[in-house]
Amino acid sequence: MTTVDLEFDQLNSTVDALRRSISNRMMYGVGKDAVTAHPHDWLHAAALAVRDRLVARWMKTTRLQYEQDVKRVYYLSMEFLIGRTFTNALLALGIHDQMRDALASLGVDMQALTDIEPDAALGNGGLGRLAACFLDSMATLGIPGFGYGIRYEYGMFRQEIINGEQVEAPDYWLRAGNPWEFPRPEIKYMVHFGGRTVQRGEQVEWIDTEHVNATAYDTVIPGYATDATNTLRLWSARATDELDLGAFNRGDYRNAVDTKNMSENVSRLLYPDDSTQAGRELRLRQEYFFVSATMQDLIRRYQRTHSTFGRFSEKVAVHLNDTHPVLAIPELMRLLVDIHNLSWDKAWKHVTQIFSYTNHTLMPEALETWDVEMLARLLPRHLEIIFEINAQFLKHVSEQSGHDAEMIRRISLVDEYGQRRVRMAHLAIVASDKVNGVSKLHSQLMTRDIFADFAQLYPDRFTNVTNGITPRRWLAQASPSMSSLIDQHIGSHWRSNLFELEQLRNLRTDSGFIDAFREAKRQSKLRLVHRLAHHTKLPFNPDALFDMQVKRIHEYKRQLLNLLHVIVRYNQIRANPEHDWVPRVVMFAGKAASAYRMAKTIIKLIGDVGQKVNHDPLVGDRLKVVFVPNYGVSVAELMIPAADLSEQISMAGTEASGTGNMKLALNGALTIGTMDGANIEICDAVGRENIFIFGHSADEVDDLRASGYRPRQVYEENAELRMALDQIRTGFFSPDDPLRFSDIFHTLVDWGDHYMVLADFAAFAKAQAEVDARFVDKRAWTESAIENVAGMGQFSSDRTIGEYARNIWHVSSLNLE
Ligand code: 26Q
Repeated sequence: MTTVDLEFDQLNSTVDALRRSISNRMMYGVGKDAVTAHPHDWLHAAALAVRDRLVARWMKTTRLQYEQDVKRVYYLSMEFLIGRTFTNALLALGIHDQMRDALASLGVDMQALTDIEPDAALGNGGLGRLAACFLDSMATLGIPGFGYGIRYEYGMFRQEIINGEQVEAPDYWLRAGNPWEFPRPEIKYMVHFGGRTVQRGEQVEWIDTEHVNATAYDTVIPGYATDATNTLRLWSARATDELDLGAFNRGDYRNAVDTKNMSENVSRLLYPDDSTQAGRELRLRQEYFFVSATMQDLIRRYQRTHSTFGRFSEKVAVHLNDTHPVLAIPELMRLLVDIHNLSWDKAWKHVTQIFSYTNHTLMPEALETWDVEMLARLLPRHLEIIFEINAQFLKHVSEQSGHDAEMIRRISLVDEYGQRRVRMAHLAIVASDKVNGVSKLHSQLMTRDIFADFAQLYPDRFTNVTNGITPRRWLAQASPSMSSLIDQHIGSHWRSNLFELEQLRNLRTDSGFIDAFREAKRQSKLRLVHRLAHHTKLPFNPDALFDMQVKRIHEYKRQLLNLLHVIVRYNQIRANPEHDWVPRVVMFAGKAASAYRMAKTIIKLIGDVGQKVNHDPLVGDRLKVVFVPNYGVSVAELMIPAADLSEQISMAGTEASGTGNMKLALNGALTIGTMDGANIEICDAVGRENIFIFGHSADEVDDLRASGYRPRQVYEENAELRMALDQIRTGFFSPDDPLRFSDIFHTLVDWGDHYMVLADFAAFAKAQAEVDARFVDKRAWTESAIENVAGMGQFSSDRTIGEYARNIWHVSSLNLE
């Protein structure tokens, strides 16, 4: 190791300097010249030129973190839904226009480049995108935070719609190389599986294991308008032996590579969220693989500047994004006790001060559990540790609150009903200093229902931190027309302090501003219409009401409620074509889990309804129904700014928070929604008169269920609803296959309508009529839209991260001097 300082160029970001950097990166990084360069080469060269400008800040941040011996936050998540990085990095650095001009001077259109950058889609939906927004906010606030996850080779599948049906295609996002990541092959840890444990004196040894290496890939996470940067470290699996040499020497080349491939499969692909997943062994391997590497890495980082574990829990906070990384708890116990020779009690004390856990769902069937047998086979030492934690926990509870056998059975880390399973949420709660829900309602219901026993035992452990979204991506980047309008009136500081948007309230009656606001929205609608022209051959009226439901396809989110209303509206238009209907384009987008039959049938039904409605000459442009394929971060950035109406219509008590609701309101869409998740807080923030609330509340849902909900009765008593349901049942939309949707009918009418679609239908239709009435009054509509934008301050993920830092992690910002 040398201690000589490097002599590198200080990079400035004038147009000339950028052009020179791009040219150098093209020559020496990509190895091409302007004649041979393809668009992807230009993107690569430009991305490297941008990345170069982040590195000095990154080094500075790291150096200051060590100098200040700061407490670090480790945000563990199986998912990071980052999307594209190019524009985001340009905006963080404040060099967007310079780069555009530099590329133009090289004869390259920047927009065309940004459009070919693949999304880093290493997540399913809300939970993964939340992690990405949090990284952005941690960096922007200067919180020393590290994202840790898996570098999946295949991210979220690409959704194609063929004959109206979802067809999944693999997302090999690394095909053209990833200019943003720094491979760190020297940073590697061995991760063990299988084998058995033996007692040697006081110590336990885990032996006869198979193993795989985890190697690191680092990505710089720039903060907005600050020198602070953070790191996202993703692990990739490497076989510990390059090839199975035994097989290789026997000339059995096939088996020699198979062994290697098998062990490297662990970081191959992202599992789609099936909600009711039968635990798959490869998924368990993934979860353990990533937390083991992460815990080894954070211990090593701590030990670089500390000679004992005395201050470990003062310097480290580990956050669990749902239970997916919960094996970090027994893994850290194992490392501290078996490898670093701490006593059990000392180790446990650290662990319980270090960990915190966010729950993202109330639905019991979505809570993770793992079969004890599988754990015993794959992670025998961890199972012993979990049993020991459980024994001590249950003993403690019995001593404290008397021996209530039924309660003990309910809270045990092991579910003993039927096949024994470890309840990962219980493990997370027992070991965590803080447990939070993601909206006020969700946090209340969490302590009232699914974790009631724990909330009684540890009332101070439970708290709420309502989700947020980063305004950098979801307004500044997604909507150039709206952001520049806002900049003209209140300056640009809202990007760092979203509460500044409150100043827009004063402008809500300014007709000049109202017109300009409407024009900004119209620009985004035209942009979307233009892009959709490639996919659908339909004409869209940009002055129609753009009504959007964009999110994963799931019964609890009730795309069917929306669609039933579309059908009823269609029938009304046909029955009364002379009426002055408010033109609407109803858009759906979202992926269905590959194994979720009903969700896939819902996509097909949306397509079939669209076929009928869109080609009915009696309807014209008064109603259009579109399914936009392949919803993801980039499609969201295109769609959300174009929305007039945001559909947030889950059955109350099922959507933990929602974050799409925040993105749409921030972009000036009005919400039609139930009193669920963060909708309740959005309603408070924008004012009851600027949102369309309908339907049963969570308490009313409980009451209705308790008193005996009879969906068939609703069906029989509501003629318009009955007609729509009968059309679904009898093949009106699917004459080629009349029975295609009969299960949808029966689910709603005969099989209990679990998510109470029919119970909320009438109220939903009434709220939709109010939407129409408001939209006709352009001025009133736009005033409400402005109130929505103005009220979004509290939904910045900067506010969210501030609360985590203060109340949960107890960390402060780095001093940047
Ligand atoms: C579990 C086991 C095996 C395979 C996959 C999974 C899995 C993966 C992803 C289970 C759940 C998820 C994702 C859940 C999710 O996105 N939840 C959403 O989190 C958002 C952020 O807090 C909330 O706003 C949404 O309300 C919530 O649905």
